[in-house]
Amino acid sequence: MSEQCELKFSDYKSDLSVRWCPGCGDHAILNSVQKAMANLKVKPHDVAVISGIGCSSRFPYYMNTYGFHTIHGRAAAVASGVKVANPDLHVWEITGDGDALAIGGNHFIHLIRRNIDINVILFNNQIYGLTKGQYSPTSKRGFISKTSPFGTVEDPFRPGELALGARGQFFARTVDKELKLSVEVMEEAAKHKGTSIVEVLQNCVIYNDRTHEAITDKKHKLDRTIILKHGEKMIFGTNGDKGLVMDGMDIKAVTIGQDGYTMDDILVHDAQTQHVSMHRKLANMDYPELPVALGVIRSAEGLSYDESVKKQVEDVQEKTSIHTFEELVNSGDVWEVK
Ligand SMILES: Cc1ncc(C[n+]2csc(CCOP(=O)(O)OP(=O)(O)O)c2C)c(N)n1
Ligand code: SF4
Repeated sequence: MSEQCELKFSDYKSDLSVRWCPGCGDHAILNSVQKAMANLKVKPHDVAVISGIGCSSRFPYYMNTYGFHTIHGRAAAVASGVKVANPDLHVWEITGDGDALAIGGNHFIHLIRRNIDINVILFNNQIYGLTKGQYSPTSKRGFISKTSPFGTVEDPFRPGELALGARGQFFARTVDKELKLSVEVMEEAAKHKGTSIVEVLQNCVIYNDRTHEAITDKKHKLDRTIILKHGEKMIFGTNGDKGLVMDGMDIKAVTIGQDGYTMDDILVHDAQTQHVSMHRKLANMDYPELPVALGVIRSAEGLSYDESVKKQVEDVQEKTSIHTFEELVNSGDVWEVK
């Protein structure tokens, strides 16, 4: 990490006026990222925020850091280059579900497979917001939109499943309006060495309002979501009396004190294990069968591409007899044309 100093939340804000619709979940996500950066005390000039195209991708304009609003679907490719060429820079990628998982799907999975040390914030509003309401790869089957007037006839990607299937070492999920949880998750993502994917369930008030409401509204969120914490029992519910247990190969939700289940039966979350099968089950949990998992689901160590490239370059430079351009062009097969 770079040299540390006292920094405030406002030090990360640019002086441009924020152009998202009033009530859009993007405002809260911006605040969470700025708060997390202030807590991490990373200097604004040591940060680069790279985005694709979409409402969410306007994000770099609002940050007082380096930034690049690139082209649709290519944020991961540009961010990869930025990080590998500048290993000491803290690189954040901002992307929407269309940007990352439709046009940018290929870059998304290869960024994760390579494990480049980039913090990806995936704004999942299950719609194309900027282009006014077409369905996206995360829209639910049957979703009616301008491009699916009779309902979609395809199943959506689950970003967690995709990230873990691409050998992801860090996956977390949060909700735009849950500021405290979002800040914690962003900080964990930033500290993790390698690609960190943070899926934020984001509300688009204009084209897909309340899409996450069944699990995020105040009345139901405690019963329909579970906040996972490494080393702690998987407990949830308004009264804190529900928990997760294994039932054969599957996860099951139970009430502690009923059907013979005690606190001892409740699973303990191990976010750091290399074994991915439990993380995949947790990432795939969905309401109404099971609570939707929030917090850090997986945070496992692994070799990062950028560190490996840096080391390889240093090793080669130490051993090579080629030190100048002249020596390079005269190395190998050289012919003199007379
Ligand atoms: C090559 C290319 N194809 C299509 C578009 C049009 N386009 C711009 S943003 C976008 C989708 C945005 O949706 P998402 O990534 O989910 O972001 P949101 O606006 O919802 O934040 C599309 C299809 C484009 N700009 N460039
Ligand atoms: S269209 Fe939707 S996603 Fe875009 S700024 Fe407005 S509310 Fe946010």
